[in-house]
Formats: sequence, structure tokens, C-alpha cells
Amino acid sequence: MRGIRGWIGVVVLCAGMLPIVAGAKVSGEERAVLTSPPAVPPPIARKHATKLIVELEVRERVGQISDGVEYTFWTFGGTVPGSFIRVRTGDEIEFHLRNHPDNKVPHNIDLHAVTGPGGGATSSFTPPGHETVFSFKALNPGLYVYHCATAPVGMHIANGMYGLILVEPEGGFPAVDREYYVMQGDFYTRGGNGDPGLQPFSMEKALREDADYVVFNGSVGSLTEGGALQARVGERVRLYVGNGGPNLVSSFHVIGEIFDTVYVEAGDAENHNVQTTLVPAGGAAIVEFVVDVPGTFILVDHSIFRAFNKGALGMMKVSGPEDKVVYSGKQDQRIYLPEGGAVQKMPGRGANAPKAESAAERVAMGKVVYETNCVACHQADGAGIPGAFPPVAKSDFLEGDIDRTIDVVLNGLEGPLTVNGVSYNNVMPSLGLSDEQVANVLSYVMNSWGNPGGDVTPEQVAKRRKK
Ligand code: HEC
Ligand SMILES: [Cu+2]
Repeated sequence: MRGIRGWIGVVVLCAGMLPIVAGAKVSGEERAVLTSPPAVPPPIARKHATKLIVELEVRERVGQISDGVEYTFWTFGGTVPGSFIRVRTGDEIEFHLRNHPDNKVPHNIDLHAVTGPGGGATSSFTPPGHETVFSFKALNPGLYVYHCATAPVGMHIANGMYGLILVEPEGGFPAVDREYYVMQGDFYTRGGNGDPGLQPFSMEKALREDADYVVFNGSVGSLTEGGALQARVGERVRLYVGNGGPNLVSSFHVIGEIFDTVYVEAGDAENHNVQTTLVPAGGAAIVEFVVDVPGTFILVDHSIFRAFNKGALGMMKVSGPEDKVVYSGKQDQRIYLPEGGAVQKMPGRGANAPKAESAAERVAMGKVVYETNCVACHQADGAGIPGAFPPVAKSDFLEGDIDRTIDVVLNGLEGPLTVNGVSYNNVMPSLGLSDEQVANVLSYVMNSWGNPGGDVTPEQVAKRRKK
């Protein structure tokens, strides 16, 4: 967090200019630069309004929504969310909507930045293999959602047809060091979360608002590891945050940060020192913060099961020098067990998960179990976290006795143990996995990260469970 001195002047200036925007002169002609998420086009440097040509192509394509799970996305520009469009107040936008000839259904576009019937939808109905053109004047500054509005509207949006258009105020926004594009969406599939293969859209679940996936930027993990947002200590970061829905509102939060400034609902109202901001379905917010310390900061929808169980989790990796005054890091750790045992049981689940037909399939399915249940503690590379979570990669404990290892995953574990000569004294919860899931995840672990291989069967697990 950081103070806001120097901001007030800019804001007053922008507000004062609003009334003359509609009458501003337009000169010249330009082609808009569009970007794929999480990139944002560069700020607009020109000091005048212009005629701006925007060309957006709809593509229907199969992509990954989660590891091993595919979905037929309908996209603006090939990505979910669609290409980021950046214009300036007063611009006259000539909008070209193209529907690729390989697509199966017609589409159109409703931009919330448009003043006019349907936000453009009534002028842009475009069958496959066609292009439509309409134009509009950007009268109001702000960050706006655009989406497809072809019937059944809910289905087009549920398939990923949404994105953001930023209408910069005259004079632009104050400069920042980094700008990123993050947009949430909820998805509804025939199978449950993690069920592999190509998953068709489920109208029944969409009607019940019973989402299988809630994600940032179109898929589980799109903003983690290699896709994580980047920043350096001391930089000011601005996130353009949208929510395509179709159903759920987002309680947008960055773990370990406080938003210095939020442009509430992406309008003129500024709020400061905000922990969580609401981003409605079909709405947006602009949030800004200075990153003061290094580390990984986790972006979530704070409706928290969506984050840890349905995919609404991203990362910002901040590099640079520590500041032990702002944040000390762990100074001490001891066991505190006022109620005695601390092994928590989670409700049983996974009973009707699909069964692996071969050892290889078991490993593949185990990867999904690992990524949904173990990765938060033992990490994607199995290395664990020093001092807290032991490694499951090249762990002598794990390799030592398979029954003992099965017991750990079945029942959880607390109290001291030694892995590769390092002692741990922490708590692993019982995760309530089925025999099949325990067998799959351990087979995956044993065949990953240089571990020696092997196969654990559901029968072996069932035997241990009886004990
Ligand atoms: C909430 C964090 C957490 C989650 C989730 C978790 N573990 Fe653990 N795990 C631990 C901790 C902590 C220990 C060490 C417990 C102790 O100190 O007594 C541990 C120990 C282990 C061990 C034995 C020690 C070693 O490193 O060989 C294995 C094997 C293991 N976990 C596997 C898994 C698997 C597989 C999953 C997912 C199905 C999983 N864990 C999920 C925290 C977690
Ligand atoms: Cu559409």
C-alpha cells in the first residue's frame, strides 16, 4: 500500500473535461491495437480524438479449461476473455465484427461502452463467413465489458464470449509501471469438476448457477506458474478486472495486498485502502497497488471454494529486495493444539469418480487429483515448502514404506517426522479421498519428478482403510 498524494489533481481535471467530450473534434484515422489477456495495449499517446478502426474475429475452438479437460470455447479474437480494446473518449470507432467461416453459429457484440440500441448487438448479427460493420462514438470514459448477445445469450457468454474495452479519459490515466488484464468467468460442464475429456456445456447447471469451474482468463491455472503476472518491488500495478459471468459476481481480492485505489465499478468514484472489491457479472473494476515486498501474491474470488476448488486463483510474482519492517517472514513456529488432535476430516467425496483402466491412466488421473488436492502444500514440482511442507519428490519417507505412505494420504498426519534428514512437525489434513483417488495420486507421485516409479492400486488402499 502507498499514499495517494498527487492524485486528486488528475481526477478533478478529468471530471472537468467530461462535458466537452461529446463535442470534441475527431481527426485522422487509426487501427486499434488489440491484445490477448493478460496483456493490455499501450496507453493512448495522442492528444486528440480520432476515427479508430477495430477488427475483431470470432473463433469457435477447443481448448483446455483444466488439465486433461477440454471445452469448446467461443471467443472474440481467439482467447477467453476476448482481445482487450483500448480507445479514447471522443473516438469514433468503426467496428468490424468477423465470424470465421469455420464457425458453426452466428454471433454479434454488445459493448457496454456503446450508447445505442443493444450496445451494437442490433447492428452486428453476423453469420459464419460474414463481416458486419457499425460505428459508435465513445461518449463516456471507463472500463466496459463487451459480450455476445446472440440467443441463447446465456450460452454464448457461458462459452467465453466476453472481454473488456477501456475508454480512456481525455488526458489518459496516470502512468503506472504495469498494467494487466484479468477477467473472471464461470463454466458449466456435463461432467463434474476435473472429469476428463471434452466436456460439453450444461444448460441445466447454468440455469441452476451451479458452476463446475470459476476461472480467471479462461482456464484453471492460466495465471499461475509460467502464466503468473510479474512485478518488481516498488512498482505501481494497475489491474483491469472484469467479470463475464454469466452468473456469478466476484469478490475480487489479492492475498497479501491492499488496493491503494479502486475505481469502483470502473466508474469515476475512487475508493482507497480496499481489501476486496465486488465485480458484478457484466461489470468491471480498476484496482491499483504498489508492491512493497517480494513474494507470490494470490489473486482470488474470495468466495473461497471457487478459488481453491473451482479455479478462481491466479498469481502475481513480485521480485526484488525484502523489507523486513513491512513484512518479517516467519519468526517462530510451534505446535498449538488446545483441543488435542488437530487432524481435520473433510467430508467424503469422489465416490463416483471414473476408474482408471491401466497403470498409465492411473498416473494421468492422479495428476488431476494432485493438482486439486496436494499442490497447495507440496507444490507443483513436489518440492514442498522448506520448514512447513515436506517434499514428495525424492522423499525417503515416501519411498520407504508404501503402506505407511497410503496411511498418510488416507488419514492425514500430525506430529514429528523426518524426510531426507529434515524434521517436520506440522499437520496434514485427512482429505477424504476415495480409494481410487488415493491410488491414482500416489501412482502419479511415484512416477513424477525423478521418483522411482511403481503403481498403487485401489485394492491396496482398500486394505489399508480396513485396518
Ligand atoms: C494442507 C497442506 C497439505 C495438503 C493439502 C497435503 N499435504 Fe501431505 N503433508 C503435509 C504436511 C504438513 C506433512 C507432514 C506432516 C507432519 O509434519 O506430521 C505431509 C506429509 C505427507 C507425506 C509424508 C511425508 C513425505 O513428504 O513423504 C506424504 C506422502 C504426503 N504428505 C502426500 C500428500 C498427498 C499425496 C496429498 C494430496 C492428496 C497431500 N499430501 C496433501 C501437508 C499437506
Ligand atoms: Cu456468440
